[in-house]
Amino acid sequence: MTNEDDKNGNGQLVLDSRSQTKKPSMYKVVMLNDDYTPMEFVVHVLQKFFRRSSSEATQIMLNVHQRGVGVCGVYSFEIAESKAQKTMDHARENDHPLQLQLEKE
Ligand code: TYC
Repeated sequence: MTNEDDKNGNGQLVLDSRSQTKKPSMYKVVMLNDDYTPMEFVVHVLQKFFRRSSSEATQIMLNVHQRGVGVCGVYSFEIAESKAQKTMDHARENDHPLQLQLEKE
């Protein structure tokens, strides 16, 4: 049974604030430009780790190259962190200095 304390002045049921759910924050994975990573490698990682088409990947790479930064995608914290780390690990294995960061939306 519902307790009278759970009702407001109109007799409507009010949920305890602790039982209200919160939407998880979303994070942008931001890619930074550098002078050394080859353009083809950047396009390759955008396809491999961010599931971008060839034309999307090329457009994002050119944005980063021309403006200094660009958004690879927006994900929950765990997914964003994992994609950024896997991409940088792959870049290091290939001796490229490519850097990615997370930015809270
Ligand atoms: N600026 C690099 C070059 O001229 C290409 C590049 C693009 C590097 C995007 C990093 O995130 C990057 N080879």
